[in-house]
Parts: sequence; C-alpha cells; structure tokens
Amino acid sequence: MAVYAAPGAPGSIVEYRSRYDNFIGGEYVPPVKGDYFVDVTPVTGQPFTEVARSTAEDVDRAVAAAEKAAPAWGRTSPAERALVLNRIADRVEANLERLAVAETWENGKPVREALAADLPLVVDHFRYFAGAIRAQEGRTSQIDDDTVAYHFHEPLGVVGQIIPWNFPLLMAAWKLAPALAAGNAVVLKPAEQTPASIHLLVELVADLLPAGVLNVVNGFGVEAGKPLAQHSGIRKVAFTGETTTGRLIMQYASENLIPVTLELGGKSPNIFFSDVAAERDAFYDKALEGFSLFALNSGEVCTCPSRALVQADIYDDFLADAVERTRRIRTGNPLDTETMIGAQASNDQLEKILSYIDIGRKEGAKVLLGGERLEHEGELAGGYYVAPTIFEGHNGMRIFQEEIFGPVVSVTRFADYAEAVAIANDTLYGLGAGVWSRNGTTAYRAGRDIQAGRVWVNHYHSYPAHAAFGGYKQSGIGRETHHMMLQHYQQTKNLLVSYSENAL
Ligand code: TXE
Repeated sequence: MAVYAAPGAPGSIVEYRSRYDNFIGGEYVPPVKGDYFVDVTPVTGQPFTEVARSTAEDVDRAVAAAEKAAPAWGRTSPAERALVLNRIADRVEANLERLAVAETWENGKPVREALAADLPLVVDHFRYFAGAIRAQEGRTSQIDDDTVAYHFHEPLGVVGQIIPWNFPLLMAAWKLAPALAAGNAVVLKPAEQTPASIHLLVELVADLLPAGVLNVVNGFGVEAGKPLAQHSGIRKVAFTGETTTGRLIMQYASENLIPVTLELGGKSPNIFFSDVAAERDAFYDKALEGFSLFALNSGEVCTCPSRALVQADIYDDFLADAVERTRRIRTGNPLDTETMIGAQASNDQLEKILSYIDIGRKEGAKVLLGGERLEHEGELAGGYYVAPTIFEGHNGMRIFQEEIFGPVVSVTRFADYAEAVAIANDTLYGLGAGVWSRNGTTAYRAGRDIQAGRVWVNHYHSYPAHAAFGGYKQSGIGRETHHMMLQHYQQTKNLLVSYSENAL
C-alpha cells in the first residue's frame, strides 16, 4: 500500500509547470490572443496550472506546421516510423509511475487503475502499431499478362484529433499511434478538463519526432475543436466524446468532405443468465466482479456496463450478493493505491451524475446502494466524489436510456433469452455489452444477437491493442485499436502499369 504525494507537495514525483502553451512545430507557442484557462484537480477541487485557451488562429498555425512536416514524415520508411513509436513506448514505460500519478491528479481516477491499466495500455499501443506498420503489405493484381495494378498505402497528410477527458493519455495513444505509424502529421486537441498530462507526455517524446509531426492545441470545444474539425488543411478528423458533439463533428467535416471516425457514448448491457448461479464457485465470484465493474474509472467509461440484466430465477440472490460485492469497493483518495473509486473528472460531471440520481428517484427507481455525493474530510473535501450507486427499475426509465457516465448501474430482470436480447438492444447505443453464462451456445448466440461493436463474454473491460473496438448504431463510426485502424489513416494509391511495348 502507498499513498502518492499530491503534485506540488513535498515528495511528489510529479511537477507541473505553472503554465502550458500550445505545442506547435516542435516549440511551445503562446496562444495568439494571450488567454489561458485554469486547470483544476478533481481530487481537491483546487487549480494547479493554467493552459492556453486557443482560437482559430492557433489552429491555423498548428495546421500550417503540420502541413510543412507531413510530406517528409510520410516518406519515411515503415521501419523508421516503427522505431520512433517503439522509442515513444520506451520513454512512457520508463516514466510510467510519474505519468500515472499525473493522470490521477488531473482526472481523479484511482492511481491503481492508471498504474495497472491506462499506462501499460499506452505503452503496448505504441508497440503494437510499431509492429503493425512493419507487417503491413500492399497488394498487386495482374490485369493481363503485361499490366499490373499496384496498391500502395499512403498517408492522408494532416489529421485532426479531438479527445475526451476520461482516459486522457490512453485516448491520445489510441489516436496518435496509428496516425503516426501510417505516416500522418497530427494536430491534437485534448479535452479542456485534462490537458496537462498530455503535455507531460509531449515533453517526454518531443525530441523523438521531427518538428511539426505532432502538434497540440489546447482549449475549449467550440473555440478550438470546431475550427480544427472545420479546417480545410486537414484530411481527416477523429473524435471521441458525446454523441451530440459527434454529430456536430460530422457536419463540420462535411464542409471539406473529409472522413470522420467517431467513438461516442454508450449504455452497455451486462447480461447474467441464470446458469451463472448454478454453483457458488470462482466463476460466480468472477460474475459478481463483472457486475461491479460499472464503477471502474469511477464509471467514466464509454463502455460502462451501466445496465445490468439479471435472469428472474436468480435475480434476488444474485442481486443481494452483487450489492454486497459493490459495498466492499473502497472509495477515497485516488492517490492511495488501495482506492478503487476516486473522484469524478470535473464539477460538471459530478453535477450531471447527481442530477441523474435525482431523476432515477423521481422516476420511481429503487436505490439499492449509494445514491449520494461522498463527502470526504480534509483536502479531499472540495473534490468531486460519488458513492457507487445501484438502481432497480425498468428499461423505459431515463436512467436506463441516457448516458450518466458515473458509478451508477441500473438493474432490471428478464424472463428468458428473447427478453434479454430485446432489452439489451432497446437503446440508441451499441458500443459494448457483457454476456455471462456457463453455456457456450447461449453466450455465443447472445454475443451475436446483441447489436454492439464489442461484446465481452464472461469478462468485461479489457482493451487489448489487437482487438477491434468501436460502436454500432449511435455509438460511432469506424474502429479503434487493431491493425484495421491503419486503414482509417491511409488512402489507397493504385498504380496501374502497362509493361507492354506494343501499341494498344
Ligand atoms: O463531451 P464533449 P463532454 C459523454 C459523457 C459525458 C458527456 C459530456 O456522457 O458526460 O459526453 O462530456 C471537444 N467542436 N462522453 O462535454 O463535449 C471537447 O473540447 C469540436 C463520452 O466533455 O463531446 C473535448 O475535447 N470539439 C465519451 C471533446 O470534444 C468539441 C468521453 C469531448 O467533449 C466541440 C467523454 C465542438 N463543438 C464524454 N464540443 C466517450 N465516448 O468515451 C466539444 N468538443
């Protein structure tokens, strides 16, 4: 057990600058209009640094720097780019603990998760795409005896990437690794809630990339994100965030007819079939743990298993055990390695979650656990903490249909397989789902019948680099992770060559 010292306090392994500018063309550049905004830690609710509040002029500069760098970077060999990605991975790995503490301080997530999941996944993601780009091959077609079609993968050029605050470093890695591997130059806009940890990453890796290949413009959505997504100099925009914002991003991108990939919201079902409780064994315990994972990352996960569907004949006993399992989750200071639920990422998010808890009560859902803000003593008193909350209700309620993005699960029962699948699919979203059954056929069938891009069977919340991740329905367009992601950052050049010396 350890409690990391808060950044700024004696003994801390993280030191922030008092101010962060934009990173453009390999240098730190102040925002054109000279404005900055305050970055607050959700752990205590106190400001700890300030960050450039950018506008369209800053985006113009960043895109210009990227346009300058893109041609040469795009012509480097896959082996050279793979080397750079592997070096980035090595630097992150060597600074893993420091970045994990920084991520926790800015986002509020438990440091044990940042240490065990977020940062190791960042490292692995860069290594995976270093390997993927080396292994990528083009194709040829023989048109006739003397004519050949070659298909080359070429980079798009400059790409815009807009990321959220729930996994700042991992979301940056998910987007940067394939884009850079494919030979693009990037303009990245971090979320305004969590810009600083991205800058710690940039400081670590800046010397590994040619100037202008990676540019970071900080600021708010409409002020900095919109001009980026609308910019005529970018060839693609990749976005992770709210579904309503995703719709806007698509509209902006349509002005320049560029492709978008969108990773949006979810309301993921987690289905427990009655055979789960056939024995009170290790599998049963694993299923209970799977239920409680709605609280992972304080519930701020797009695939949060926020709807639990439990078969009627095991419902009462399973739920009693699930409530007990969830009660044992340790809440508190996220810098303590024993803490399992930390702070919500921002005051806005805290208020959104509390308002949904209120909505649930007013809709007549029953609170089985939690249902309130958590008050802590001392320095944490100003932080944004919510108790893990279990509601019982039905799928027509708003708490079953709308994304809450907090440690809140809404539970209901189903009679049989057909009803389970009907409830699971009765949602606008289709990002993730969980299926728990000892029966392989039931699990397989349900996995295929649920309309979601990722269905976990007998586990939940794993994000390996080499499995495709993305949404059905209103949860998004395109995929992240997996080498198929490279296609989102490349275009196909077809060279159609005649080797015949004869006239046609
Ligand atoms: O999201 P936004 P917010 C969901 C979750 C959360 C809700 C609101 O339910 O409660 O969204 O969070 C940038 N043009 N998710 O308001 O607004 C913004 O600056 C261009 C799910 O933070 O989508 C930030 O960088 N950019 C999600 C990013 O978009 C714009 C993760 C995300 O912000 C913009 C986060 C605009 N008009 C929230 N408006 C997931 N899928 O994991 C905002 N941005």
